[in-house]
Amino acid sequence: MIKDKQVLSLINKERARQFETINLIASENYSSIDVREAESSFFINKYAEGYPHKRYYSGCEYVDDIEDLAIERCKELFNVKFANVQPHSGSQANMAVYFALIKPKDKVLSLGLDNGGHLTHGSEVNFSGQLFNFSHYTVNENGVLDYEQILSIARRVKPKIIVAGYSAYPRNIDFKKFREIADLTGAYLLSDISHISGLVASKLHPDPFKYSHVVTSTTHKTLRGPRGAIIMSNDSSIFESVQKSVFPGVQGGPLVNVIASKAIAFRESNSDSFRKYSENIISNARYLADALIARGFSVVSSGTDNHLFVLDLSNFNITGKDAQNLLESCNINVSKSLIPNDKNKPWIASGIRLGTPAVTSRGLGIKEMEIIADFIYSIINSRKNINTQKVSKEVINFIKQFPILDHYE
Ligand code: DSN
Repeated sequence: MIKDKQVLSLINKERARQFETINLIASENYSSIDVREAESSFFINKYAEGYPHKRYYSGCEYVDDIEDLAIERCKELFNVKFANVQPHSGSQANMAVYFALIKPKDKVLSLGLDNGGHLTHGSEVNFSGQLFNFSHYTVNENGVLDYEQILSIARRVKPKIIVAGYSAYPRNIDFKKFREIADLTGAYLLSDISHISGLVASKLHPDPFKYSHVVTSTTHKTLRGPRGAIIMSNDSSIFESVQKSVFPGVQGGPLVNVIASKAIAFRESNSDSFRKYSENIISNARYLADALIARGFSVVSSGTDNHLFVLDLSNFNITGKDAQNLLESCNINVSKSLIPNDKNKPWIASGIRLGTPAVTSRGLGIKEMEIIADFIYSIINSRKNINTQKVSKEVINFIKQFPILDHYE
């Protein structure tokens, strides 16, 4: 038990907040107690710069074993030849890949933040956009990727890397087409599967590994592991550059305690029950999107193939920021999100992104998606007269029926 009362009190408040909130943040999840406990194990004390069996520190025999185990489990889960389990975050994984494959000022082609891409896919306020010369493809008027457009921009720009994989894209990604475009234009294909890696591991999303030169992912979203990231490839020489780029290029000592948690998560997600969980994430997302459409909301791309979707709030005359704050005041967490061709800036935005990984971990199913759709509709629609305290209580009574589990069977 933690003795620092101030810190303990905040930890307990956060625990209660999580229990009492409907969490529709597409990038969050509830990891198992094993994943959490490994993070607070004695591995937390150990420095281990380098890689297994080639360290700059002594005392690394068990660190080597745990990193070897995590690498083997990661390779088996994704059926890939090489894996680096050291990146502290998705941003550092992407940074390591850029530094491995290209030089500052080189050209990269990606989907922009405003269309569903990530900060590290070339945003001007991020290292990626400041160091490299990014061009962006866009989604079309239906909110879906247009591969003809991507090919035509790639032919014109001649990027060294094309980035596929997004933070707010609800449709399957055709990695085969991306690779054809990369081959036709002489680019590397980097697939950032941070959001969808749990679905990829469950074979519920087309496989990126066959077609990508290199794949990055976080480990805490649909994969339900600890916060952190991985880099994978089937190409030995690309992987060798990636290894050097992660350490000593971008990071120092790996977080060995997090690597131990990753090893646990890779095993947990390599199971029939995890595959069933992933199926439920997708059916819940589809059902919730349809239920909101039936209540008059507009959904970008009219639905979803994966764990998330974006509501375009224009016809409800409320911004993404105001909707996020309003829902938060009623114990529902969502993320404000830009919609294609948004007239608002990212801080305001005209949409909200909703995802089902966390609520599905709590055992909610399609019946409960109907109830959540009712909550969202009535909160947004009757916002002028709403009693947020009363609605909060209703939300808490509803969500507390579904405990946050310590183990997943
Ligand atoms: N911030 C994450 C998300 O919410 O999608 C991506 O890093």
